[in-house]
Amino acid sequence: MNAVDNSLHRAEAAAVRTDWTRAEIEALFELPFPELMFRAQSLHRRFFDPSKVQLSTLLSIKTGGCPEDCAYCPQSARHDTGLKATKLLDRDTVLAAARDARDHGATRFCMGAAWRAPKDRDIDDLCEIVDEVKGLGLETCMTLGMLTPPQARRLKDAGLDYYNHNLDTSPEFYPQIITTRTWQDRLDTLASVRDAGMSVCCGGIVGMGETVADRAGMVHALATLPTHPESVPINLLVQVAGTPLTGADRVHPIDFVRMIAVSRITMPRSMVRLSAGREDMTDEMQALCFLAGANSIFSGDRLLTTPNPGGDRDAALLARLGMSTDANAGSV
Ligand code: SAM
Ligand code: DTB
Ligand code: SF4
Repeated sequence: MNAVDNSLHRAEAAAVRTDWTRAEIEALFELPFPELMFRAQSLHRRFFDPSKVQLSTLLSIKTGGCPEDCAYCPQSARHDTGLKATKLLDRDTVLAAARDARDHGATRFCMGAAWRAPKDRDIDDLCEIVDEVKGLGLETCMTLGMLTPPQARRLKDAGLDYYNHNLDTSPEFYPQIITTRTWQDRLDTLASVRDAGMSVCCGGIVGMGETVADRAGMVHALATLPTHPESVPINLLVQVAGTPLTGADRVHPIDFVRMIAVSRITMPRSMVRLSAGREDMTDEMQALCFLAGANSIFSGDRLLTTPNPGGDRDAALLARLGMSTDANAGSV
């Protein structure tokens, strides 16, 4: 390594820290907005091209009827949301959706199942799906609930690139949102995914009635994992009638943008995904999120069970902003 490379390496190591304190992260949330945005943009430009965003498309491969009690989720069998439960989709249906996503510019295909955890007998079918989706030239991601280390290894061996498993909120607020699985269960699944050699997609939700300290607590938990998640989805709660969180106080757009900026500053090499909730956001709010360092979105007109803006609105927004899509968000 020559002297220039060496000093670049040191500069990068100084920016990518896993020793954040909660007080430091709370202080970022308190910064004057222009200062916060300047810091987020400076780091964003160091590691990515700020005019590029990556597109991922979601497909619910097994919808509804979930035994867990996540208060935000329309797919929990404990909430009466009128959603019809389905079985695992067959391979050809999944492949047709993946091909369509790819043809509309997605580079990653994320398959979600409303399970507490997959059964070992499901893993054969899932591995076959992963192999075929990968064969289309897409990055693969799944979110299936808790995974054991052997299940994670089998999915990795089949070609699964990413596993999504969110911490969702701060450790303190977590028990008010989910009681059927613990915070430690989440960390254990994240460790199984890491140890199997997969990339981690892990983030959470804003707008569930949490405090700013809870938001800082969630970012702290993510940014002090042994390795930062490669993808950090920041969701704005989609309020679905029949879930306990319907009617929760709405988050001010600027406070949501702060969450994106703090995620960008604390995890500067990660893809920060402006995830659920874009249907309720103005173009201006989304533009501020991109300025704050968001560099990935979900494309397509559905998330898992709820609506998403879809290709035409997104294409118009990116064109208006002079932005374009790129599989790595112009990673430098
Ligand atoms: N069942 C699996 C699990 O929970 O691990 C995977 C699917 S689950 C739907 C994936 C994530 O979607 C949740 O962790 C949560 O962060 C997010 N999510 C679910 N419902 C949401 C909603 N109404 N608004 C925003 N995000 C939501
Ligand atoms: C994530 O953090 N957000 C996505 C993905 N990971 C699986 C899911 C959002 C779901 C929004 C509610 C729904 O459409 O059911
Ligand atoms: Fe089930 Fe996942 Fe929804 Fe929780 S978030 S109820 S585990 S589908």
